Amino acid sequence: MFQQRLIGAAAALVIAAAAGTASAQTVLRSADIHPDGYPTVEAVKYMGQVLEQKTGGKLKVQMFFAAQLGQEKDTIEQTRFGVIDMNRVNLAPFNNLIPETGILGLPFIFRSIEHMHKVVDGPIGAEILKAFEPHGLIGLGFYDSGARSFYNSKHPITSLDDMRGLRIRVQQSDMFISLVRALGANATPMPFGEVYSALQTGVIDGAENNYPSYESTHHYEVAKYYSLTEHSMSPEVLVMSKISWDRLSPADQQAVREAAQASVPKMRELWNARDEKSLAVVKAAGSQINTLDKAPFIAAMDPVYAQFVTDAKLKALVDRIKAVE
Ligand code: GTR
Repeated sequence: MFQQRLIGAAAALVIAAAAGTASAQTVLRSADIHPDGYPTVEAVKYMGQVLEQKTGGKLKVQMFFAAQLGQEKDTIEQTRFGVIDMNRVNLAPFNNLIPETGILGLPFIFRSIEHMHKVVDGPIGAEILKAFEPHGLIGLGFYDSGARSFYNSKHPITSLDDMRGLRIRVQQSDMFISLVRALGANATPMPFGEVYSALQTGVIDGAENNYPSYESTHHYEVAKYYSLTEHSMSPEVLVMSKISWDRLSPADQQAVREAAQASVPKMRELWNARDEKSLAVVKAAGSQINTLDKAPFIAAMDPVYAQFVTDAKLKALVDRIKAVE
């Protein structure tokens, strides 16, 4: 009896000690569908290191990569409900919920990656990050995602004729559905993790993405024609659950913002290196990459703008983006 009580007291002490540690340190769980080593995953890990340093070890980030917590749509919901603290996702799955996010993914809106950087690094970027707040999320920063192009298993795309009738997987965004339809192809929205087997079994003919995602997913093994339409530069975004955010002190919130900002240039470095490496990998594996005249593709995009740039605020946003030198 006495011995049992002693064991009980010891156990209580261990629990109290553990609880002490837990309250002294907050671990932020962060989701990503990409595998370990992918630039987005490494950038968030880097953000975690900066955060740990800034807060003297009080705040830490734990990465759950490779879709361990689910596909993007599901993890976004979990982040809004505070089940996941942070999430790195593309802007596309937010397009239906937050119309401003679709503007950055609009076809051919950016003249170059440099133009996109200037926009997301400036006041327009800050405004779009702010637009997450009424939806239970804090926008912490944008990451690069290069330019998205079409790839398929049938033939190179050199003209709009080659798009006709192709079944193309798109992200779960009405804007991307409309974009593919305006080019004369059939759009199939589907989670990222299902694309490989859909290509392999012929459920779809192709998809669209940047080189690093085309390579990391091994889609190049089952869809070897990659045609440089570069139709969208929809960036990635790092968001935090508003519920988790509200639990932090103002000083810790500031540290989170600063650490996230510090990870942006790091991510760009990692991105450029991976982009080059991925291109080499897919080329060596036999992917056929072709350039094309983009003018007819650009000209076909009017209906997409008409459908998604609907009110004065969004129209002004498009004009302001185009005016950024
Ligand atoms: C990638 C992006 C992911 C996801 C994916 C997709 O480029 O990094 O967040 O959006 O594309 O096509 O679903």
